[in-house]
Amino acid sequence: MSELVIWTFDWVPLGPRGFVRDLRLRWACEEAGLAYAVRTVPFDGRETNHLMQQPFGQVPFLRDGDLEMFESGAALLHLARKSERLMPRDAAGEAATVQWMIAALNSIEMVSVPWWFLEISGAKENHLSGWMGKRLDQLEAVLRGREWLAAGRFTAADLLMADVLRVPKVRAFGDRPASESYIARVTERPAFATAHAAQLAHFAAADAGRSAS
Ligand SMILES: N[C@@H](CCC(=O)N[C@@H](CS)C(=O)NCC(=O)O)C(=O)O
Repeated sequence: MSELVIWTFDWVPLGPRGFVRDLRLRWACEEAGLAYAVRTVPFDGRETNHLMQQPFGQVPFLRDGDLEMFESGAALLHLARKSERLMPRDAAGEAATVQWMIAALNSIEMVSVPWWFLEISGAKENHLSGWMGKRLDQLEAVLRGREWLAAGRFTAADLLMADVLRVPKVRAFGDRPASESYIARVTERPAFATAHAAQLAHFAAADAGRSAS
């Protein structure tokens, strides 16, 4: 039996399918060849039903034997420590990987998520668009000069950055060819396809259960 358990919701509406953050952990395990199981908490009542595991009522969270952790970035870092395929073992390669993982979360996603919420809120003007455009332009300048963010090869930093950037509205916001080919390069990886298909299949199977009940 697998020691690694990735927790996600039992079901989500169509909109977020393919983007629920358990995908980051599935994808990392697929890249690293780590065996894992997927278990669920109910989507309905999520605000209160699993606060012991995730204090914000969200997913994913990860169990590795006796160890439990929430936050996709922290769980991804934990997985990256298990496999050289996700994070180099030399100090410089590890530092660069961690640095870009935090940048994906704290410099890009911390802008892109609120920007996205304002976009879909129907507000006349999105006051975060200037900030969002600036961050994406700065990243575009980085990606013009390199294929991968850290260590000259694919790492968990690319997995996380590409997952943040591949959100359709983010991807369509402006014309940034280096970023676009980076997202395509990273998400063309077979491990992404496997993880993505597995998440879609997981939620599709849950539809059948819901309509039967
Ligand atoms: N910072 C958290 C964010 C987790 C998050 O936003 N999870 C979403 C699914 S991708 C969720 O559980 N949404 C349900 C909710 O917030 O009620 C992480 O990276 O793990």
